[in-house]
Amino acid sequence: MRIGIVCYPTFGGSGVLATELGMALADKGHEVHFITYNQPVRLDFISHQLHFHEVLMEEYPLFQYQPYELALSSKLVEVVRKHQLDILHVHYAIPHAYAAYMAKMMLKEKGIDIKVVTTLHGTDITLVGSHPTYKIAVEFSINNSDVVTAVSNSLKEDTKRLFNISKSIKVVHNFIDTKKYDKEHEAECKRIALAKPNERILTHISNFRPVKKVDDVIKVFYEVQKEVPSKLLMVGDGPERFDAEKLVKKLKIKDKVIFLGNSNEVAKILCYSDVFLLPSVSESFGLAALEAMAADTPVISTNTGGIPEVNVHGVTGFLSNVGDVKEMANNALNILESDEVLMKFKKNAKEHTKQFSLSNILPVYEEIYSSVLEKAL
Ligand code: GMT
Repeated sequence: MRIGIVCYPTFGGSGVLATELGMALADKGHEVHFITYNQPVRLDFISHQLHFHEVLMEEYPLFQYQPYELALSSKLVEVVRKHQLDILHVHYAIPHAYAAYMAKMMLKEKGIDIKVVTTLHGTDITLVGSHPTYKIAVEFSINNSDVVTAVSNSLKEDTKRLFNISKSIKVVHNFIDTKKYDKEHEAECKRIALAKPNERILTHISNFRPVKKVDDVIKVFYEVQKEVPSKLLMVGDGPERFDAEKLVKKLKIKDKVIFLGNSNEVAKILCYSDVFLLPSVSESFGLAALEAMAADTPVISTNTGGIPEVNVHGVTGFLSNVGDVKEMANNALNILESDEVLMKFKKNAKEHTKQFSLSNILPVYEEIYSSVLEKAL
């Protein structure tokens, strides 16, 4: 099949997932075209099966806001026609589903019936999409996609609760290429560079948006390091980083917290980790938690949104109410205080990720594409 993928090219989970999906589809022989404003950060090769088309924006002094949807929908029309694409798979409803609908209408005029698959990822529904500023257009674009998928049951229910949805929504969970996290990386895992042999390592990876509660990450760690010698790795960057660094200074734990910034070496970083912290206020799935678990790292998280669909309380980690720093710290200590308990949780975490493996989920997307194309014949 010839598939166009539209996503945010940044470190956010939806962009990461879309990129991993595109690369896996190309590996299976499909022709994949990424159409975005930058090369996606996780797109690490360009082959004859894998293409990148940049959406260029024209600066004009009249515009306070550049009309990105217009540029994107024009580019979609151009790429679909030039490369005879069968499907557009758009990740994150805003504004991608809307731009895809516009492209679909423009192509219809030229006698081309392009199919649009929209994948809802989370904040496009829960935080931004349902805001009155966007709601009407988001609802319209969801209802006018040929197929709609959501990354968790929880997100599907949120979408139905927040919008008037006439379309059926298929749940396709986030996936992981488990091979990337296998033990072969262990030789490269120079843990000693970051922590002493008796220290545990806790990790947080995110885009440091308010929804991630990085202040709670630090507060949980603060409690943990009082009881167990440990280090905290903070991976990523975003609006809350400055305040996070200030809090670390205030709590006098600067020598124990390492801010690494954005990284593409997530698998390598996770190989150092004993516990992953995800205290988010809202999380449709928690791809970062799944990546951690694939790297044998149990997860201390909140119980919000779709997290319980990936992190199993008492098995792969623990779940607490949003903001319950004390309980999250106690749960982390419960795992970290004993080598035996830690090993058990690490094993469980890894084992649990098998159901979210690329080999299980990729055929689901392929089946969605085939069935929507069959219907068109
Ligand atoms: O969580 C983020 O900050 C990034 C965000 C995105 O849309 O790029 O991630 C969302 O999509 C991921 C992939 O489907 C999910 O695993 C994340 O849970 C979801 N984030 C939220 O719902 C906050």
